[in-house]
Amino acid sequence: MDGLIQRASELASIIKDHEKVHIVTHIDADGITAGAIAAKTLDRLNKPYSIEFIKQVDKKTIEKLEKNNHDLVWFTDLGSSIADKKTVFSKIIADHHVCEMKTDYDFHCNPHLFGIDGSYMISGAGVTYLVSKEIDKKNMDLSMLAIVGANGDLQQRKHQKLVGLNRDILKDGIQTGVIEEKIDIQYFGRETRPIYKLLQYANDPIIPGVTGLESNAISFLTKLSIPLKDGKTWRRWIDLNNDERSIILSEIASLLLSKGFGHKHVKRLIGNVYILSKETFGSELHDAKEFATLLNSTARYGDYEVGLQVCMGDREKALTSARSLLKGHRHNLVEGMQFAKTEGIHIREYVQYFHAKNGIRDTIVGIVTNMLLNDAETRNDLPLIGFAIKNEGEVKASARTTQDIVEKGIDLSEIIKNAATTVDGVGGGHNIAAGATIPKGKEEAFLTAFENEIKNQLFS
Ligand SMILES: [Mn+2]
Repeated sequence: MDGLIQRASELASIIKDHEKVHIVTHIDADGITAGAIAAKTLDRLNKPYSIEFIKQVDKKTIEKLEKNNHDLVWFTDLGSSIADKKTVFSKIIADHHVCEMKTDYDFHCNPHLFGIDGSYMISGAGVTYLVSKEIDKKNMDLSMLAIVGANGDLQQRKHQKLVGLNRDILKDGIQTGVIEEKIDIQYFGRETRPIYKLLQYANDPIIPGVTGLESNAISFLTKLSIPLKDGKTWRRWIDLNNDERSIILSEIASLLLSKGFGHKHVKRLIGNVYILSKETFGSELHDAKEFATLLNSTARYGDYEVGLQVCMGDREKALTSARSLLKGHRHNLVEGMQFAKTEGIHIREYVQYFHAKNGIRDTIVGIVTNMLLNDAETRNDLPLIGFAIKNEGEVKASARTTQDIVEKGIDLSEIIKNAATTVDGVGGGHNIAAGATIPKGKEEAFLTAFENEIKNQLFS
């Protein structure tokens, strides 16, 4: 850990030595918060800067950066893949993605170089924050953005709380009064969703007989005599009193146990949540997870600038646009679900799938696939793949599975990587959620390869 901090301070002095900085960051919640931390830091140093958002560092990106004659390029939440590459511009890299390096460079800050797992111990925004803090301790208030970034990368899911360096960053946030940590329900939407919606969309763990069924979610609450509304407004989780909350939690726990879900599932109900103390109670910005989702919904539609401005402090125009993007995003998810259901799910021996063609954006087909897998009408004993057209020649394949299937020894990231390779595509991800880009027309071959890979994992 000391090595990583030392490295962060090396990056800090490189920044101080340059006149102008160009930030290049990743287009997701972690990348947006990382970019915002970098931008705020430079702002406070009175250094001119520019910023751009990219999906990945490819040849085109590098060519463009080389043409623009940048004084210094600061990569955040990506860049480790080109640490070894000679570039005409000077660069610093604050990344947390897995990397294998033969040479260690003083401009390359990545936890993996110091034996720290960047998949859950620190995010891209977290690494950027370490650099920012080394520049000036006054930047410790930016820790709240690093916590949002970590939540955006789902780093709290592994232990239902932030661990490792994320905890040190959290301590900075608590100390400066920008963050609070609380133990609460882990479902999404504590602050903004009507309670029945929070239950209807519950997916980790699912609530047997409730998840995916709006009317059952409502009757679940009425049977417990929990009022859905306060006057005309829907009550949210944060509006409930402690008794009501524990009644709901114990009812979910006993439902899980009675349906054969083990204690491991019950334990996932409760965990730590992160509150941004300076934001308005009951807003999307007050809960780190909801803040991250708001940012993701700007990025998925190419409006990451809006997300950036929200992180930079705009609570007017940018926040209004972000909210309407989130609303549009929710609408698209509902429509996407309906579309996929109408298209129909095809069942094979080891996998089920749907093909949305142009009906669902490739940037949200993964979420729709996940929602559909948790839908009461969908089988949950097979992984689900959702296909959507990405561009003229390529198709996006998003695969999702359940914790139960993972426990049988299924690792989707391996499966999808190998299956994609057999059809000249690329894939990867996590054991429970993974994705691939494959050439159009190769879907059938991909599905066959996917099933073969599952058989390999199950029977080897
Ligand atoms: Mn990240």
